[in-house]
Amino acid sequence: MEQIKRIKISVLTIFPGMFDIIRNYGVIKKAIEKKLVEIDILNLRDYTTDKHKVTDKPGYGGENGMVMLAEPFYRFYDEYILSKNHKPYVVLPSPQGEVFNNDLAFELAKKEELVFFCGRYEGIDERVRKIVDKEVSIGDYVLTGGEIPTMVIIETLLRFLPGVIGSKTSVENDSFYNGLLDYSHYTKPQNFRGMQVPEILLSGDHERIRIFRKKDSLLKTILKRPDLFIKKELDEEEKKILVEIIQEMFNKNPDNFKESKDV
Ligand code: 6GU
Repeated sequence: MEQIKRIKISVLTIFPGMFDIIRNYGVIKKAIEKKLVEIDILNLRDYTTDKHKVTDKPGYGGENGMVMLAEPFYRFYDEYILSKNHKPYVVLPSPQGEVFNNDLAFELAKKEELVFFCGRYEGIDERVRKIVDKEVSIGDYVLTGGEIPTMVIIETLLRFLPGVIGSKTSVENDSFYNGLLDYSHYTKPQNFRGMQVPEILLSGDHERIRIFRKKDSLLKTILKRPDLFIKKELDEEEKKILVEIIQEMFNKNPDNFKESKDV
């Protein structure tokens, strides 16, 4: 029997309560119940060394803001290694990191033990980076802390674990998985305020439906995300579908093609 992939995720934060958002709802809650994932939310204050449990101090060099101390992160790290005899894979969410996408999520989903260090304020003492394996940004904008990015990353990577999402094909059909956007979805009623579900989806002809959806994905990607389409390597079937799309367009309205013919 195939070994079930499990993942252990530890998060170090000064706001553990924020993580109730992902732990208590939907597929992640179910994945925790099914023990596909263990998510430990740890309070950074528990790793401080002084009685006031201070986690940040003013930065050196006349900075305005506060900088998070290196010590609590290192204490956590040392304890983790001591108790398990091996290093976890440490992720530091930060605007300076590699920009997050589905491919990076897929890579992270392969790890057995992940640790997220959530920073706040002006940032974390630079020396923490020495024990970080991957710095990850969720986009070119600035948030006040690493908690929301950590939740974004966890939710994305958990979708790749077998058993977290109902069916494997629904993950494989997701936007970006194969370099294309997802096709359109419809449910009941067939006629909603005069808008009809495409006939073919009611036909029961699985092969034609598959091609119809592929066509929809290709068109959507070209129209909404041409940058993705340009990067996509097309297989023979996809090329054939594109030829068909252009031929249909030509047959419907040859005049649209006139200008390019004149060039
Ligand atoms: Cl990972 N952290 C913060 N604080 N801001 C961000 C980010 C991460 N990614 C984009 N902006």
